[in-house]
Amino acid sequence: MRYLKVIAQDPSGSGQPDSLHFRFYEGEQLLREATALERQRLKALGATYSKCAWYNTGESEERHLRIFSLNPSVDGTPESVRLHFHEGPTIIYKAAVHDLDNDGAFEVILSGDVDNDGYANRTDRNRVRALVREFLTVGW
Ligand SMILES: [Ca+2]
Ligand SMILES: [Ca+2]
Repeated sequence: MRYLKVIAQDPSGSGQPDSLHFRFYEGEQLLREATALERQRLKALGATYSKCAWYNTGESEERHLRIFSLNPSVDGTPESVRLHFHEGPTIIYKAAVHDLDNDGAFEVILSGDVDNDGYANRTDRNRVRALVREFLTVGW
């Protein structure tokens, strides 16, 4: 399974993540880091992810997001995009969107409290929608 791994770090201990890594994986194997052009395209995703408060203090890489699309009909538009928020190998929480009629728009957004503010609400669903939209701009 191919996925994009996003890692946010707060090496300065400022309480805000200020270092982001974008890496493409196949299973447990690192394929490559995002190129400069991809980093540019992923800038908005990084900003949205930083609001999810799922980052590492120092330079740890334990906490991260794995995001991937599923397109069983192989028609160019994904049927689902899934987001797994990890602590090391363990999935701590998840979100997903589904395109039920395969028209390229996601009717179903499944999301809990992705930004860890204690409330599962429309803001979380908007963050999931934004993360998915921004992820799909790199065409992975
Ligand atoms: Ca649809
Ligand atoms: Ca929330």
